[in-house]
Amino acid sequence: MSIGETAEKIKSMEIRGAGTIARAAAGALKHFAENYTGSDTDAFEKELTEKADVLLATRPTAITLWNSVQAVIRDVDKIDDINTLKETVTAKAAKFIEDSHKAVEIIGRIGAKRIEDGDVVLTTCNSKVALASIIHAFKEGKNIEVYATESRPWFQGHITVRALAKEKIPVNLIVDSSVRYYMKNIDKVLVGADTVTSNGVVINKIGTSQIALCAHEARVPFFVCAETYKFSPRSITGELVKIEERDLNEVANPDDFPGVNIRNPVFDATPPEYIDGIITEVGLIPPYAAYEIIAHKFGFETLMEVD
Ligand code: RI2
Repeated sequence: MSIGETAEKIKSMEIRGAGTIARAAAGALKHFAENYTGSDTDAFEKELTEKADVLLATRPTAITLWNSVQAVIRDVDKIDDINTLKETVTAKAAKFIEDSHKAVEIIGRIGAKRIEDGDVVLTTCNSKVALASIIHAFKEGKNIEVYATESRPWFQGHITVRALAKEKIPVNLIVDSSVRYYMKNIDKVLVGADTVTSNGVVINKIGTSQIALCAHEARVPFFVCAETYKFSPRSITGELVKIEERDLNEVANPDDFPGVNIRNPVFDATPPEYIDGIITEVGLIPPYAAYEIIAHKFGFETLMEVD
């Protein structure tokens, strides 16, 4: 898919989910490199950077988009042959996509080990990695039940409950505001992540921090499923995560509420003290180990170049 088409679909949320948008961005850059017909490396690099910026401007919160774009374009300026350049960009994008799928699969296996026979699991929004863990546990023969919040205003919870029902997993669809009411029935919470910062804060779908607070109060273990490309090298430089605020029409028609300010932030921040563990493809870690994951994955040299 072209850069323009991919960017439009990410913006309109036809393509959504932190991991999915990252893979789509890498795929669009791959498409650009494969179809480039010019012969000048400088012109290619200039256009590649512009295309990358188009993708980065689509959604501001998930670091996955930035990490995927960086994984593809980093160091391309060191190549001075157009064919090598095109091949390198194509290969880097393909590797990002392949590694990303592999990470989801590994997290599914690790996450499943934290789900025990008879567990009732709560999840929110629609996270492919959280779902991978739940489905894996069920396929291992564990008798589980799931509560899934609808996740206003986009109702991504509907995608989640349909996916679980398709697997024949007993699932309850609940409204976002009923989480504390149901928490007494819950054994584990598993959610996804859009960004994990160096100090172990998890940015995920709006409402996640309320769920974490309820779980903490009820002593219910709260796990986050996050591939390592959801960890933010930019947070190391002190940059704050920008919380996306989407169109107010997604919440209500403003014409029906004259004089009312309608707000629509779509993510929130859960502090590390409410998180029992982050399940990554390199293992289950405490949220306080986020810095080590970032330092190890990206390396000090690269981190010192992040602005
Ligand atoms: P996976 C989603 O954001 C949700 O916040 C979800 O938890 C997160 O991405 C991670 O999704 P949105 O795109 O990568 O629905 O686990 O706003 O699929």
